[in-house]
This record gives sequence, structure tokens and C-alpha cells, in this order.
Amino acid sequence: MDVIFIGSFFVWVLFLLCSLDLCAGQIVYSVTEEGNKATVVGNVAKDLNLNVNDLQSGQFHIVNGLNKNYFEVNLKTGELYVGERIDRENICLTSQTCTLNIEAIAQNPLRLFSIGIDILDINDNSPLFPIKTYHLNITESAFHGDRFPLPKASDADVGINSIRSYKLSQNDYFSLDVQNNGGHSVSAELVLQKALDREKMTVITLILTAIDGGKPPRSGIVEIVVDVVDVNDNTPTFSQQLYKRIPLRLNFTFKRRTGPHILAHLIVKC
Ligand SMILES: [Ca+2]
Ligand SMILES: [Ca+2]
Ligand SMILES: [Ca+2]
Ligand SMILES: [Ca+2]
Repeated sequence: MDVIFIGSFFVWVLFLLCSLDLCAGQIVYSVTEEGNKATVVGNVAKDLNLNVNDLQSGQFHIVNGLNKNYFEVNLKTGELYVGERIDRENICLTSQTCTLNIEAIAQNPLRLFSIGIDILDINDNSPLFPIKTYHLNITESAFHGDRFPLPKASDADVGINSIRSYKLSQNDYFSLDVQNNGGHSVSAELVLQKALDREKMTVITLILTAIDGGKPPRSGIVEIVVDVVDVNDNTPTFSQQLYKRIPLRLNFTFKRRTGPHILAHLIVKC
């Protein structure tokens, strides 16, 4: 029998046992994701009041589900242990809680046990921005206090291990306003603190850092490039205020040199 057929067979047996009122309740364990194989989760023989000898005789079966052997039982000790890598993010995606349910069947007498294993998150993912560089066009006539939304980072972890804050690199023009929407999402905006002047600074480069709440925390960065957009805020001016009208008598002399370049000398006689 292949694995899928075995799984289907046990699901059918479980349904039959429960319909015959032979379900014997549920126990719950917890284990952190990404733990080593063979990490012990609990002792099912002890917690289910089973005789270890019954396990050894091959009359105890664990049903994990489709094609996965996340958990196995040591039939000599009754210990339930991790059978293969458990990646919480792969199993439960963004769900805040993650529980794997497995079933166990004991014979003599025939009983069904439901075992729930809470998969605890660890901080194994860093905040990630969707782009490496974010360009922002801000006109030099922008006002003090004007706000500019920034891209949000994502973090595959949940709870405290997801994004908790942002910080901005040191600069003279912008502060950062971080909004925490009830712990569900965190976003940030640039707030203009000093008037921009394109004639003095055409581009301002900043680094935005997203930080999660893990211990130790992990972070991700995005480069913010502010392109200062010109406005017509300068009137034409002359280099000096007063120009004299002077009669000129011009006498031009051109001197030709060999080669591709021509050098001209202008002699002005007033
Ligand atoms: Ca993981
Ligand atoms: Ca994780
Ligand atoms: Ca994280
Ligand atoms: Ca200007």
C-alpha cells in the first residue's frame, strides 16, 4: 500500500471508530518549528495510559496525514518525536495559531486518540521589502509637516516575531512617523521637517529599516531616493545692477594655427 492509501484507510477507520463512540479524547502538545529531528514532543503511552508492551506489539498506529511524517512514535518508550522538518510558515502561512492534528489507534481494547500539536513560531524570517530602491518625487515647494507614505515590509513570522517598527537613517530633512495598527500591521510615513531647495540639493538618499520583535531582532532595509522636483521659484537676474553705455571701436585680429583647432584673439580698443 502507498502512503496516500494508508492515510485514507486510517481516516476511514477513524470515522468508523468515532461513529461507534470509541473516540477516547484528545491530548495537546506543543513544539517549536524548525527543531531537530527526533526532538521529543511528549510521551503518548504515559499520557494516554497505554501499556508500552502494547505499542511494541505493533498494535499502536499514528496517522499523520497526507504524505508527511511530521511525528513518529518510539514504540519502545512511547515517546512522540519529530520525524521531519516542521516549517510553521509553510504549514500555516500567516495564521496566528498553527496546530497539527494527528490520530492514534490502539487495539486491545480498540480506541481512538486525537493528538493536537501546537507549532510554536520562532523568528527565522527577516522583514523583507518588495523592492530594493523606492523613488519618491517631492516638489521643492512642499510644506513643513507634509507626509509621504513609504513601502511596507513583510515578515513571514507571526506575533512578536513579525514587524514591530521602522527607523530612518540620519538626515536633515525628514522624520519618520510609525503607525502601529493594533499590532496587525505597522506602516511608516516620511514627514518633511525642513524646506527643500532643489538648487541646493537635487537628490536625498535615505535608508529605511524594518525591524521585527524577535529576540534577537531581525531587520530588512530599502533605499529611499527622494528626487527634489523643481518649481519656478527664481526670477532672472543680471550679474550687476548698473551697466554703462560705452562707445566701442573694434579691431579684430585672427591668428591661425596649424592643426585642427583655431585660436582667435580678440583685441578690443576703447
Ligand atoms: Ca520556519
Ligand atoms: Ca517562524
Ligand atoms: Ca521575523
Ligand atoms: Ca529653490
